Amino acid sequence: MIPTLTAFESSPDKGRGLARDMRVRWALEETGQAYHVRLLSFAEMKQPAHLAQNPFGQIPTYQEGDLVLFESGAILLHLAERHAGLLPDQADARSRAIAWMFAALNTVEPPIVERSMMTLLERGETWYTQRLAAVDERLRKRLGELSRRLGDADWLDGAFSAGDLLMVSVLLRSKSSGILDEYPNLCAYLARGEARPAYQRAFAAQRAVFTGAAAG
Ligand code: GTB
Repeated sequence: MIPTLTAFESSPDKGRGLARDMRVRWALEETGQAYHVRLLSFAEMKQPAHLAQNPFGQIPTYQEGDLVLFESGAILLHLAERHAGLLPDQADARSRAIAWMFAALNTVEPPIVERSMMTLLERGETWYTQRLAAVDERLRKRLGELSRRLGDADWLDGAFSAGDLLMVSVLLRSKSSGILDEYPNLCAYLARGEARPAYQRAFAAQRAVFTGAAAG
């Protein structure tokens, strides 16, 4: 059964791979799974047919036979548990990799998204500069902590895992802030993730949607 993923028909990031379908595409590529993509307009995302799949009217969703999932983290965990390549076999190492998945989504992604939404929506506000400084400090704190833990390791806990896949995916969205450049080991970590053949295939597939080169 080939699963179907939903993605933006017209991504606001113009094919830079920052929307959350990219992390699912990457996981599917890492685990060697074929997949279909159903592209949705913003209007279609709010229609009953899609709301039945995702109550928040967002992408990505994932359908595999009768199973419908929303939330990119849940989709990643589903794929990582059912296919080899994204979670270690050893039980404790597996739990630690899952902890990194949660850390990426619950601890590192929030200040990155907060900054990104702020620069998008609040630029004209009188308090923008002052608030941005506070938001930047929160982001620096998190990135500093992550950078210290990663040290000179290639990946967060031994071999590449779904924890790294999600962490790299969330860090990518902070690239444009310039703040990530203050942490050379995180930049190298990101580059290692982006260099993976599975990442490259996923990136090319989502970019093809933007350039109009997508097949089918
Ligand atoms: N917690 C959910 C998950 O992890 O799946 C969040 C899903 C989510 O935020 N989806 C976004 C969405 O559908 C797309 S990815 N938004 C439409 C809506 O809520 O109505 C977020 C995103 C969008 C655009 C960029 N960008 O242009 O850089 C980056 C990330």
